[in-house]
Amino acid sequence: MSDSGLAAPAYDPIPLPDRREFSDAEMAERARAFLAEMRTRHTVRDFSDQPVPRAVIEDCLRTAGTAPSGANHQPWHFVAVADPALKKRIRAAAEAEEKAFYAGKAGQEWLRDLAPLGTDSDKPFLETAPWLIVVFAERYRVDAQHKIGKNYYIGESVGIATGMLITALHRAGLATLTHTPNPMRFLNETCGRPENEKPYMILVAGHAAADATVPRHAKDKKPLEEIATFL
Ligand code: IYR
Repeated sequence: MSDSGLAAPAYDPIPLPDRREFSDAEMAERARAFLAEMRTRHTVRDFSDQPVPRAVIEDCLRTAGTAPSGANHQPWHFVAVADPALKKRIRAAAEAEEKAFYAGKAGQEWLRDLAPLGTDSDKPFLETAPWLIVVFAERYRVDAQHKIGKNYYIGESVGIATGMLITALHRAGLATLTHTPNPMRFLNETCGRPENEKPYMILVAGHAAADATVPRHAKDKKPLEEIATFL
């Protein structure tokens, strides 16, 4: 038993499962192919209301659940919302926050930095898109007996899982938008999540509308020389 009263499983090494060995040429080819695949991902703000099967979302969430995390505590919870009434409530609450944000709460510099993205407080996609995946970060653990345990590197862990979720959704053929209403505490109430979980972001997922556009600015990705150093 640890301080928290949660029992820790014993160390039990097993042979590496799923070992994969590729030649250098195969690796180069796979890396190139995946780069090409990921270069076709664009953050979308215009969604169609075309439904997306729940099974697709479930498998993408299973992929997110394979992410590494501090002490393997998996400090995340995903609430997948398809219910129109709930989406409407989330939209209303998010737009109320965004109105204050764009009316000045954000500050001049932030609003100037957002100008090339063309965003505003109007968030119709929160109702149009078939799925809103609300990502929660588990700040600390509560077990059935209400004992409390620590989590580690929570932001890093949930960020990695969310990145893998975005990648899985893209790979399945879906468009996504990372949406972060500020503040977003209202999501605990709307999604029925406990106090020890903190809303992390909303991932909007669905098909892009036929007339969807993206800001030209978003295509401007830094070249490798700017984002990486080899020593
Ligand atoms: N949450 C707001 C503002 C916003 C902030 C950043 I940083 C962005 O990259 C995009 C938007 C909104 O969703 O409009």
